[in-house]
Amino acid sequence: MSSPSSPVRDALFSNPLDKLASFSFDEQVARVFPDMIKRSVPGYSQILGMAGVIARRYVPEGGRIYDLGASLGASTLSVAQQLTHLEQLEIIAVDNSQAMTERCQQLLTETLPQRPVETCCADIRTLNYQPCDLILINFTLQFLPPEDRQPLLDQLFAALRPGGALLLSEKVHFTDPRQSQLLFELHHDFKRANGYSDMEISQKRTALEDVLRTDTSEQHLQRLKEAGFSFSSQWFQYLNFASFLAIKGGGQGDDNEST
Ligand code: GEK
Repeated sequence: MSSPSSPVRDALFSNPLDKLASFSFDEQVARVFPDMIKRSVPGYSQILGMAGVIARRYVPEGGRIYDLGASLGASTLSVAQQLTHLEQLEIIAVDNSQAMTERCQQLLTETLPQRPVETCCADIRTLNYQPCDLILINFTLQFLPPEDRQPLLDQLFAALRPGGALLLSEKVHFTDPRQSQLLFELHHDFKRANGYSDMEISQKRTALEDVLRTDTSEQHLQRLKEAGFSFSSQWFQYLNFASFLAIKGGGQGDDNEST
């Protein structure tokens, strides 16, 4: 097996496949994942970079952080690198794919020997959440059945300490069909520019069809509000990918403003 940190090019959909199975986060995907996500998700590296910056603002000494749908721990890594000044810190990286969790553990041990991270192979809908200061849920909610999204956000809100933050990133669609179509097409152009062929793009789209279901930004903001967040804001958009920051009121300097 290659080292989890050596880059492997994603060519999973480069040959015509007779029968397209639904996309799953198995060993094959875990092996090429860093290359796949970098070439497929516009703004991925900017969001990861900001995850670390956001963590510096919301995580105190002795704080606890969850990274939900952690895959290979890229968000965890960004956060840990920004919090080296904190001696006591608990980071829990959760994913329900065994292939991802095993690789994640190996990778984090290799790259972050000084900061142990707990990796946990579990479904984020059934985890027993402990009080925490920051929750990262980057490109994961979109894989849950839509009816499970609000109950999960309610749970996450309950687990956050007052003043804690939730960073949610997602692929989105738009209420205006022309905007949806244009940004959808530009996203395909983005993938083509990153070396994916039309066949790869179309086969992956088919494999993801029933697995990844998007919401609009308005739906996300409404859910965050319903969960109880006193403030939430879409701080980032790159084509049809967006990121939201939601704060649980009651922390220092909180003015209970809502958007
Ligand atoms: C990153 N956040 O690199 N419970 C736990 N994990 C789940 C569940 C679930 N119910 N459903 C899906 N996953 C990462 C990228 S990838 C995004 C996240 C993408 C996991 C799934 O196994 C996969 O590893 C991850 O969510 C989504 O910052 O591939 O587009």
